[in-house]
Amino acid sequence: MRRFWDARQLAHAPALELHNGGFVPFAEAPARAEAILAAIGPTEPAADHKEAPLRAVHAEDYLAFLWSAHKDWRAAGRAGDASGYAWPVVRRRPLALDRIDARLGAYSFDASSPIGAGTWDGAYWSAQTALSALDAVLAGERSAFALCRPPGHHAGADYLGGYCYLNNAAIAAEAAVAAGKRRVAILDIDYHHGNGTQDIFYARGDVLFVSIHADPRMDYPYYWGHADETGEGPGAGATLNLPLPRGTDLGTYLPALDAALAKIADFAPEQLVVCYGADTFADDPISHFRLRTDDYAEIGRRIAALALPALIVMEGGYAVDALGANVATFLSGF
Ligand code: Q9C
Ligand code: ZN
Repeated sequence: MRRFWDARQLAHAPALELHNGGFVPFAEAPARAEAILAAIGPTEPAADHKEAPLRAVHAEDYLAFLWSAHKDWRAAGRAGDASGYAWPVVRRRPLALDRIDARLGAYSFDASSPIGAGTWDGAYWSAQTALSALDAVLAGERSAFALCRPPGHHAGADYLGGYCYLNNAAIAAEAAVAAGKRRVAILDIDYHHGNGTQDIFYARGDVLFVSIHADPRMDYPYYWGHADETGEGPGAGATLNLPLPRGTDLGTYLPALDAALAKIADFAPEQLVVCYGADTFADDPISHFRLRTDDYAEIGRRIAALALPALIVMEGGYAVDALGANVATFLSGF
């Protein structure tokens, strides 16, 4: 399987995040990518597709904000990484405020996604890596892996959150549609619900979103990912959420995976995008499932049995010591 990665993604390296009421080292660290690279062998760099495919998913004003947020933060006299601390509850009024703190709040939904000097570049090249791996599949590869970090699935059309700034999988899915794929299925198997991806395609009938994740009544992102969220308008029925309890092991996981795969097969997509998160691993420091390294081989095999052209996009996974083996095992099973 061809594997894509771009060293410019390392530019994104915030120092700290707010976690359980205190500041701790940022979990979505460049060391994650280094660990995966050491396990999967040589990679190909990203080709620059420029901003048009980003604009096909993200709002112009959001991209402008993300591009300048850290500069604006410094211009306001601040040190360190930019982070919001005030949020507009349910977007009561669409105010066009200039203050950097107000804009950080308006374009984010949590305080665990700081913006550093290299965040735009890192996120930009992460998205380009997804697009480059998609190119390989569009050119006839059965599958390709995009080592994206920062990850993307929590980022919506006009908001960041959950370590995510640009939605790599959504950008690639939209690019696949633009390339002529009439139906695209996204299977998200990160521990956390992919709220950004769900939002982006919620009213779309041509992009199916299926996610297996920790029950949002217990785990982040809380406000999305419940089983009764099934899509709207032309997208009614094209969202499927399969929340699972904390403590889920392979025996509990596989029936949900089979249900997800049945839904996808029924949709008859022309392209599959797999959002792979290794934070379902038993020893993940911020998550609560009990999958083991070997389990990812079986999960990869079952997804591959769909026999669809597949782009695999990296999402979360924070047990850095086991991350390389978890990713390599998933890819080899696939
Ligand atoms: N105290 C991904 O796996 N932080 N994002 C939660 C809990 C957000 C995870 C903080 C976790 C986001 C791509
Ligand atoms: Zn996650």
